[in-house]
Amino acid sequence: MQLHFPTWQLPPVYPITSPSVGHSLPALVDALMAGGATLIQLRDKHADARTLYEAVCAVLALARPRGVRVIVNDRVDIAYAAGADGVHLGQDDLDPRAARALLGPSAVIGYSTHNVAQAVAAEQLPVDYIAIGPVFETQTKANPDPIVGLDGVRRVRAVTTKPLVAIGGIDDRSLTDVRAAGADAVALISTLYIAPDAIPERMAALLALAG
Ligand code: TZP
Ligand code: MG
Repeated sequence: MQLHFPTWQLPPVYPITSPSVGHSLPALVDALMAGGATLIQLRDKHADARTLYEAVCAVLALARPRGVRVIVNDRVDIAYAAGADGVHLGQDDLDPRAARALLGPSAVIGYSTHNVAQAVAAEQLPVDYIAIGPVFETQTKANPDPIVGLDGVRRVRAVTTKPLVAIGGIDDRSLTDVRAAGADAVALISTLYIAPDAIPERMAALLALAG
């Protein structure tokens, strides 16, 4: 299946925001952009719709002039209303075909998979990348699926033609191995925020490691 956004390229490091860092969403995004992030996912499982909508609009006002793409986790309605660049959907979220119909051909749609069967099924879906995970143990996600390990990344790489994002417990020690296993990008949460006052430096260091 063709990419819906042919000019779009997955960067090697894909940061995801976390509400537990203690920064506002715009402040967090500002710090990630200062460190070189070009694609950022906004993830807040508990924010109410109005708060999240306003935060996404504020983030877009910062990101647009810098050419940074902003993806909203789960919430197709908020991505659409705010005019975000796309959404990241899980297996229980809105069907990616319905999201595509709402958001149009140029939206970036990402889709979580947790095993080979889901990755194979995703080949038929209008999504721009798939994620596989959790690769390693993670404290960040509630009720995570079983760990897939580096072997899981290799197996999914073998069955998908889509850009592949690996997620879950990845840090500077494992990043290179995960990419060598076939991931085009690593999506990161906790390792980015180990020093909340030095997020730009951490983001830049992880990008440099990814080459
Ligand atoms: N999906 C699979 S693992 C995960 C998500 C959202 C959490 C990743 O966070 P961390 O802190 O990088 O393990
Ligand atoms: Mg979801």
